[in-house]
Amino acid sequence: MIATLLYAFSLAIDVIMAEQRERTFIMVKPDGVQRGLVGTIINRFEQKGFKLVALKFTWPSEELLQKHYSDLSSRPFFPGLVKYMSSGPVVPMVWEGLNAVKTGRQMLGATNPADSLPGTIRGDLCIEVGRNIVHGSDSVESANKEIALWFTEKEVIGWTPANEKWVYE
Ligand code: IDP
Ligand code: MG
Repeated sequence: MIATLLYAFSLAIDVIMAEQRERTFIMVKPDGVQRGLVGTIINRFEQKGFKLVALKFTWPSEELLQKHYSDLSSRPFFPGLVKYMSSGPVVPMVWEGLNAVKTGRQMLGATNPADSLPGTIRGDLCIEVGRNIVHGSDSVESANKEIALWFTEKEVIGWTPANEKWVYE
């Protein structure tokens, strides 16, 4: 009886831990880098309580960006989007935590900064949809695709922050 209860309890803990390990792909776009907003954007995610598990500074090729934005390839703004995104260095990152994908999107604000609420990153820091400073995955499936596209398995680091027990109950 006690063994069964302990087993059920450990399964419940596993589910909670798995939820806390949701990962999202966030990237400071070239305009965010040029405008000196890398630290500010990292700070938002750090202060929220999400865990940084991967980060790099890189100048991406058009080929990589065509893959990254393959869902949008038929859109009229696609060539301009790839040109903008490959116009300078970017800072791709992976952040981990409970509901990281959905909460990450909420923290970014709407795609068009004109519709992003004050308090969101885009709402506070940019003006036009074609210069919206930061990318965030729109689903767990896209996050997994994007993480695999920008990082090798070894570049994503599992670790336990000292404050974890003060972020999750
Ligand atoms: P998201 O970045 O909020 O997920 P998506 O619809 O996936 O938005 O579009 C990807 C990116 O393409 C946007 O962040 C923005 O930089 C750019 N984009 C989207 N719509 C337009 C547009 O109408 N004109 C110019 N650029 C656009
Ligand atoms: Mg998108």
